[in-house]
Order: sequence, then C-alpha cells, then structure tokens
Amino acid sequence: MTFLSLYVVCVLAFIPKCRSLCSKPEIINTSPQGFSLGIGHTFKTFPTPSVFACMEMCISYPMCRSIDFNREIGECRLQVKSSVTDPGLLVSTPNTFHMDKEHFPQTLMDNVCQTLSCDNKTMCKGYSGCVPVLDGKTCGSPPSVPNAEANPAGPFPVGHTHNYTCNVHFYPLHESYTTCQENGKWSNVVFRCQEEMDCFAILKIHSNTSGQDGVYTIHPNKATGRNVFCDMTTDGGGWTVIQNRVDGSTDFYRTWNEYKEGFGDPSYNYWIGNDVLHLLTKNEPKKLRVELQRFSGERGYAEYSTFAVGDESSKYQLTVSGFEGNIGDSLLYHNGMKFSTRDQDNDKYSGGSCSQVSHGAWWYKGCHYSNLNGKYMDTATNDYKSNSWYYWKNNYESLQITRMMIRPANI
Ligand SMILES: [Ca+2]
Repeated sequence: MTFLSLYVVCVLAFIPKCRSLCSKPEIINTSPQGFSLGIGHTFKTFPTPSVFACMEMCISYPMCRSIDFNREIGECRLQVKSSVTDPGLLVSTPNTFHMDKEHFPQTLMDNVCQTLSCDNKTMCKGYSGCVPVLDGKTCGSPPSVPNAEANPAGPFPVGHTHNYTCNVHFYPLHESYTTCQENGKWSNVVFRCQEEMDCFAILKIHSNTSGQDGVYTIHPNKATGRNVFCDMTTDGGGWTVIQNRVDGSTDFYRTWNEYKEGFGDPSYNYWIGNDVLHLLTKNEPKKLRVELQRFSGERGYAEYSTFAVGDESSKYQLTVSGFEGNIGDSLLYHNGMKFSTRDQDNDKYSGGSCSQVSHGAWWYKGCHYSNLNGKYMDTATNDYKSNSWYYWKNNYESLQITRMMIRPANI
C-alpha cells in the first residue's frame, strides 16, 4: 500500500489514530495563524472540528478560493476571495486560520475523486464522496445599510460579492463586503457608515497612516472638524487621544466651558472637549484605553470595553464598564456620574465641591478614585488633589504622564 492510499483510507475512515499514522499536509504548518478574510466574503459556513474537512469542502466548490477556519468554535467558512489575489483583505483575527485554495494539497484531493463517478445531482467532495450539488439558490438585493449608496436589485448568484460605499460625509466602519451564500442569504453585514470620522476611520481609509502617530483632523460630525492626536501604533492603532498630559506647563484646573470646548495642544497637553467626546461616543460605545506612567518610569494601562459620555444636558454623564488592565479599576466608581468643574458642582458630595477639593475636573462622585485632570506635581506625591489613579498603588500618587484614548469597541 502506498503512502498516498494509506493516507486516503485513514482520512476516509476518520480513525482517531489517523493523526498519528498519517502526516498532515505540510501547508497547515506554514499558513498564517490568527488571520482571516472576515465574514464579508463567506458563501458557506458549517461546523466541523477538522480543518482538513474544511479544506476539502472548499476544493469541491469552484467558486471557493480560500477558507477561514476557527479552531476555537470549530467553524469553517468558505470564501470567494483569497489572500493571494487580495492580500489587503487579510485581517488579524484571533483563533482563526486562513488558507488559500491554491495552496491546498490538491493532488491528494483529486486522487479520491478520480476513483468515484457521481451522477448529475451530486458532485465529488474529496473524502466526503458524492454529495448533492448546490441547489441553485440566488440572493435578492443586498441588505441596505443606512447612509450607504443604494443597493443594486437582485437576483445574484451564490458567490456574488457586493461592496458597499458610504455616501458623502459618511465614513466606512467594519468590512464593507457581503457575499451571497449557498442558502440564498447574504453573509452577515456588520458594515456601517458613520457620520463621525475619528482616528480609527482615518486609519481604515488611509492605510498608510498605520504606525504614523501624530496630529490629524477628525470630523466628530459633518459640521465639526477638530485637530487631535491619533495613536496609530498601540494594538493596531486607530486611537483618538482625548486626554494627554506630559508635564505641568498646561493648567487643567479650568471652567465648565473650557472643558466643554476643549483646550491645550493636541501634540502636547490637552483635553479634547466634552462636546466632541459626546459626539464620538453617542452612536456606539467606544473602548477606552488609559495609559499611565509614574515618576519612577513604571508604566501601566487600563482598558474599558464600554465608554460613552452623554450630552451637555446630561452634564456629560459617564457610562463605563468592562475593565481589563494592570493598574486596577479606578474608573468604575465614577460610572453614571455627571461631569463637574470648579465652577459647576454636579457631584454627590453634599459637603462642597469635589472639583475644588480635588483641584480638577472629572466625573466626581463623593469624590474620586481617579483624578487624571487633577493638579500636576513635578515629583511623585501622595496628594488627593493630584492627577492620580488610586487602585494602581492604593494611594493618590501623582503621575508623570497620563493618556486617555478611544476607538470603536468592536473592530
Ligand atoms: Ca457637591
């Protein structure tokens, strides 16, 4: 028995021992881990624990160009595009394995089908043998997306891909493709056209900004343009910096209107402004990342999966949850609180103004476990008025560098 036929017999029988008897196609070890084409190019999804079964299914469909296989949940997705012809479509996706059809060990697959003869209504699918052919379903007009160009009328054949385009003054978010699947439905559309353009939208529209931190003009809505600092590096980039402090040269003990409008230099010390903060978080919650540095040089971070700020009539009420990080959660305490400044007391402390007691502006309760707009000290000082993050070291140690930045929560 040749090695090839042993291999085929093993796979056909699905004997658990097969893994030790048969060598896997070597390409499995060389394809990129943690990448996929996303769901917009999927025409068929099915569960299987085997990446090999996923591959053979792709082989059997002429329109299939590649697979995305999720090992965690055992999901196989057949794609009408490949990373060979469209390398720009490949995106980082945890637990997912991408492979292009032209890299499959096709000769092994072909060998099985050469020994089988299927009738008109079936087709050979590698080791699965003869299975029913596609039933010829079609898809109607693709799902409409608000503020995107009108969709063409159907029907479209299985495997057809539609690419959405946003109307003028709207900016694309998430993958812009949907593909007609074999069940006659379009693949799930997560695409959105958002009115506001933040650093994340800039990164997606202009891929050459990746890794290029700096000041960019964002449009929180059609009428508003604002220069802000974009972090295009950290964890893939696309972060709109909303607060930055690197030294004590800029006064942060300011009035309601100054915090409403924003102040400072986007490339240096600044607060983006509460109105802009509201515009950037009103359509969908953002993820917040807080980066801190002590005077000792030690650095740490906190991320919140949900962060939103209400409008002025709500007193810029804070919504925050979903902590993850290594500096302790010093913000959840402030969830649901209104913003207070030295000239406007919206806190829960009946004995006075938290802003004045804490020498800052924040979503004070009664009063704070974080005070990043507090007083800047030039050395590490345990002071309630200082710009501190209590649960990092369980004290009010003043910090040397603080940064708060946001990007879409689901990317
Ligand atoms: Ca008060």
